Amino acid sequence: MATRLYTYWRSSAAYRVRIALNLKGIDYEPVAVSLKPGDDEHREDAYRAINPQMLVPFFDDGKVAIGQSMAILEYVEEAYPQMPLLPDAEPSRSKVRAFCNAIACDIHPLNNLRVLKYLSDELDASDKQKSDWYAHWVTEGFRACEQMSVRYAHDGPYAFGRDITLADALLVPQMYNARRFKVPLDEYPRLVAVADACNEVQAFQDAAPENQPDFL
Ligand SMILES: N[C@@H](CCC(=O)N[C@@H](CS)C(=O)NCC(=O)O)C(=O)O
Repeated sequence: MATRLYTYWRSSAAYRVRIALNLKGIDYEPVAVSLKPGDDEHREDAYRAINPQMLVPFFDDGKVAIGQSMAILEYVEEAYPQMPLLPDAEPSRSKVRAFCNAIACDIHPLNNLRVLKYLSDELDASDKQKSDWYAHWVTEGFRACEQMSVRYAHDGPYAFGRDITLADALLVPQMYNARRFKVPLDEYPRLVAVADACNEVQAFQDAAPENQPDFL
């Protein structure tokens, strides 16, 4: 069976996994699940039967079928050791994971589609309130990530220096989202430079939203 990734072009959590699969040279079949309001394919029974959480991404290589991008990235790192995306040694290995979780656990869940929808549908938040909310959580998280990465600036262009790691696979999609929601980025010169360096790499370019078959 071909490895499958259930994905949506604009999903930043799926974008993380696309980057890692491309970096590792893992061939996969993208299965598009449209999150577009009105389509809401992720909420249909057919998709719920695949992923009870009704979120993308979902990964299936015939051996392991799982949701949750961090779980997928950790699994892929263990099962496909080529082009390692975690440093071999501590403390860098744990520091990369901490950077990833600052984005995956502390920024992204607060700014997810269903959270923004709840703010407007249930709490009557205005567009301005929603974009302030969005920028607030990105700002809190990016301030910390900037500090975490700036220590490695002397060592190379990527978040943790010379080698591309999972931190870069998390940062680039979050940076894409920050730009999409027009969050000011002047405070994060290191993060902007890291994302620019990553975006020079083919694997990142191939994972970009505008290069997905389901791009609208
Ligand atoms: N923690 C999950 C988050 C997944 C997630 O929130 N995916 C978003 C797209 S980036 C989604 O499917 N949203 C659908 C919704 O909010 O209804 C992960 O890292 O995979």
